[in-house]
Amino acid sequence: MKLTFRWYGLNDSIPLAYIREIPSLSGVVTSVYDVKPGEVWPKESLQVLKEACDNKGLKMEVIESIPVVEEIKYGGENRDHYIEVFKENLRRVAAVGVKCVCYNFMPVFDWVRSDLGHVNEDGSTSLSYSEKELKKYDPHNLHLPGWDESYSRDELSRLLSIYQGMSHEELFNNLVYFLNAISSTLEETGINMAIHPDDPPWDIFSLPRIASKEEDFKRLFEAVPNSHNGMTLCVGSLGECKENDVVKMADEFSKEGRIYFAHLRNIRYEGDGFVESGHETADGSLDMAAIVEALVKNGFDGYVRPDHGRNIFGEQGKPGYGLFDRALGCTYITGLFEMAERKKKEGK
Ligand code: DNO
Repeated sequence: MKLTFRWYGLNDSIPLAYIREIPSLSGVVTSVYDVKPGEVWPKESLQVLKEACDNKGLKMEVIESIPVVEEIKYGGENRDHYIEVFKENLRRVAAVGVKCVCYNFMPVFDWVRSDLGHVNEDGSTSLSYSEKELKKYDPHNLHLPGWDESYSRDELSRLLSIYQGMSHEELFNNLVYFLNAISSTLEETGINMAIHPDDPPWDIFSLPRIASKEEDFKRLFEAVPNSHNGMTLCVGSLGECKENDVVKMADEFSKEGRIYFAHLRNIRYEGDGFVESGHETADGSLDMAAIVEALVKNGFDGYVRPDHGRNIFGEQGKPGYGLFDRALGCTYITGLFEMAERKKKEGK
């Protein structure tokens, strides 16, 4: 596996100089943040990011994300134009050495939490989710830090009304349309597309979500067999739904060679939802060691990154994206892989 760390570009409060001090790190996961979703990325912006990474000896092989604009998701009349823009962006990122692009197909909202500052017993804070609390939120007025896109209140209302009544089937067909349309560009550039699971993996605010369960991914890989069509195994997102057997999914989809990227974080079921715990198995509800063993058993050699960390050691980081807990996550992940790989080599 190749260990990576999410970096929000030159405006990230965490400098690359710190990131490179994390042991065993091969590179960063980043994106272009200075243009609006749906626009062609300036080559200069990519070059600046690439040079900053090169200077620190970090690879820039994963983009998270090239945003898929709503018009593509709801199948609007300009979707072919936006697909052409997306294809051009694929070519441009490939030209600076990118090999994997993480994206999502969640209508309107990316990941959603009801609390960004849940206080844990040990004094650290986490992101958390309660179904009851979420119901109190007004979807017409929602924005979370860390999303690639954000909308004004009017824009949100417009989008919510467009999606009203849209079936899962229609949304799925729009995803298949999009992936088929970019297929030849994936062949040409060699880029692997890694869809991020819905977070949480169920419908929210009556919006359909289609990348939530094991069957959803199976269906997607059958509908678009192109080997560049794969997934981001975000174990935290998938695991938020108790019915998802994440170890099984890690095993099954790595065996099929569909996992290009893995986000490894743990969650703890609590109340009517979950809290994002430390990465370690003992701190949460998911068996992180078994997930890594399943990946290693099947020869997984893709990209991995720690995910949302808690805020610890007094850090006031971007929710989920502080330095300290994610750095702890990195060393934990490295340890799990080291053990699993050693056991595999020794035939245990
Ligand atoms: C949350 C992230 C997501 C992810 C997008 C991919 O922290 O994992 O925002 O980047 O869903 O497009």
